[in-house]
Amino acid sequence: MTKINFRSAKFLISAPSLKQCPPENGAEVAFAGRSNAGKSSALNTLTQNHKLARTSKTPGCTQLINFFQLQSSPDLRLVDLPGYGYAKVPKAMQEKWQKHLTQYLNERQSLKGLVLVTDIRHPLQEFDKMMIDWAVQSEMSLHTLLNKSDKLSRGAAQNTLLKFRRELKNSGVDNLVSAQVFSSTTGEGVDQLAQQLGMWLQSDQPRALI
Ligand SMILES: Nc1nc2c(ncn2[C@@H]2O[C@H](COP(=O)(O)OP(=O)(O)OP(=O)(O)O)[C@@H](O)[C@H]2O)c(=O)[nH]1
Ligand SMILES: [Mg+2]
Repeated sequence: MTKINFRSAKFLISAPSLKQCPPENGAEVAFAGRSNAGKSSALNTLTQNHKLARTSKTPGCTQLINFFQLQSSPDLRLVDLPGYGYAKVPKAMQEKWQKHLTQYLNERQSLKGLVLVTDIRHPLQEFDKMMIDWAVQSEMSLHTLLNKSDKLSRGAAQNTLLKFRRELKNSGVDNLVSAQVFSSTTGEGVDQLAQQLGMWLQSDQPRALI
């Protein structure tokens, strides 16, 4: 398997809904998670391009489905999804996003895997559990980033990871769901993430069968 050059990432298109997404050729991996968990920052760290995805201290920064192409190929994509669970967004708007997000997740054929970005200090919030349940039901591979590990000591971060992995094992979902420690600030875990994404993006299996 060749190494994907994540530094080659370039903005492709922003889509307000599934209908406006680019053609479903090739493969893509999407970053999902609660608002402010650090999805856009993780993408920027992975691609070593801090201008790629917009980040902000204010939750609800990413409001569209943003596509980035890799290695000059529109058939190889990274996707930054809008965050969920941001209470200050008007309810009607939240419901609209939720609808588009659900539709994207359920129907997008080129989706090969989902990166769930969580804050290591508050992993497994209600929405994260919902996402994991959805992945298991849909047989979609999901890789969890326990992000912002720079906010914890190394020991505490490792303990959280072990506990998280134990829970996955106890629930019998560790074949589909994996986890790692990550920090966009220090770059911890970026090679591990690149390896996981490389595997998904280069798999020729249809979705749900990787
Ligand atoms: N300390 C620390 N802060 C981080 C890390 N990753 C992201 N942040 C900060 O968390 C805030 C939110 O980051 P974003 O990347 O914009 O989060 P997001 O998940 O894309 O948020 P939405 O687009 O609103 O859904 C920003 O202030 C980032 O600087 C990290 O690894 N460590
Ligand atoms: Mg964002």
